[in-house]
Amino acid sequence: MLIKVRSASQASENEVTPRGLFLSRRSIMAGGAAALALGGTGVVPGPALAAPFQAPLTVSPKDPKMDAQTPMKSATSYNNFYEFGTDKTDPSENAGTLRTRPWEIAVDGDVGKPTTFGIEDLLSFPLEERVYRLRCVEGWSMVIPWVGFPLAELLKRVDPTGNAKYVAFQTLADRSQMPGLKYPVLQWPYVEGLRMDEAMHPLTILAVGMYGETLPNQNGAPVRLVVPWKYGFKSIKSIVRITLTQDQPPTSWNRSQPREYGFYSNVNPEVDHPRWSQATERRVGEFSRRKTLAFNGYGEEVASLYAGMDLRKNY
Ligand SMILES: Nc1nc2c(c(=O)[nH]1)N[C@H]1C(S)=C(S)[C@@H](COP(=O)(O)O)O[C@H]1N2
Ligand SMILES: [Mo]
Repeated sequence: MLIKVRSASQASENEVTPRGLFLSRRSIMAGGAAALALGGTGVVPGPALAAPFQAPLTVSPKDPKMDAQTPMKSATSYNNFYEFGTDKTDPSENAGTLRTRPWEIAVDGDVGKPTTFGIEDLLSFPLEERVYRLRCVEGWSMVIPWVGFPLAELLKRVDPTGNAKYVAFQTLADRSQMPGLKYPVLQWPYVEGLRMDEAMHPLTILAVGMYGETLPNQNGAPVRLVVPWKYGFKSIKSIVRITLTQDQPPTSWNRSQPREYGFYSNVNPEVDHPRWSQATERRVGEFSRRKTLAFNGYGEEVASLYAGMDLRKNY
């Protein structure tokens, strides 16, 4: 696939929204939405969804037909976010109770400089737009223009030590904000993990927006992981902690169904899920199925990370 990611230093100054301008526009809009939404319910809403980013478009899809973007309406109303319920429409209906300000991610573990990043710190990283396929292990997929920055940029700031071999991620788990936590469908909090080289790979991003706007709550606001060559469940939402570790960390779906979900979970049309084939997928909003690509189509960039590994065993 054609991928041309310009680094932030290459982006000319007027392409990147100055942080101050962005923040003030967002808080103005959030204030307006709050005034409207507070009408009687007493629920404090998250920030407005319609806060535009002006990140430069840095990735061009290779095949415009294959990679037509999923309509934003579909990508924000057909979701997996079990903290808000297990039906596809539950997250868009229930995630309004998630409070995304203030928000912090604690980064700790095998690092020289453990650091807590506030959401404003995260928004001050140079943001890029990345159009990625997202392939759910259930057999559906979407093409989403994310707004975010490489996870590697965050990790570099905390000085990983030589012991750091893996990166563990954790989602918020607050019953007062997340109605799905009362159901033991998974062990809460939702946790995920990557090997250090996967985490440092330039395709791996922390997303803070999509479709040029602030990330909607149902899509993992205010900050989520996106790892495009792995099944969607690796892309953990609403992250509050990132811990660098020496040992492979537990992951939610592996812990819940070890026979069905492994640690790596690379998209692999040749390895069937025990209960269904992974050879094809249906784009949300389309009717016919298309072939699933090895590594979700990102093999050129990432296959070398797995040289010498048996990917049938390490599923
Ligand atoms: N915390 C958390 N993260 C999560 C999930 C979840 O239930 N909880 N679901 C995962 C799954 S199975 C998929 S397919 C993607 C879906 O992302 P989307 O709803 O933005 O398309 O989020 C992943 N991240
Ligand atoms: Mo998924």
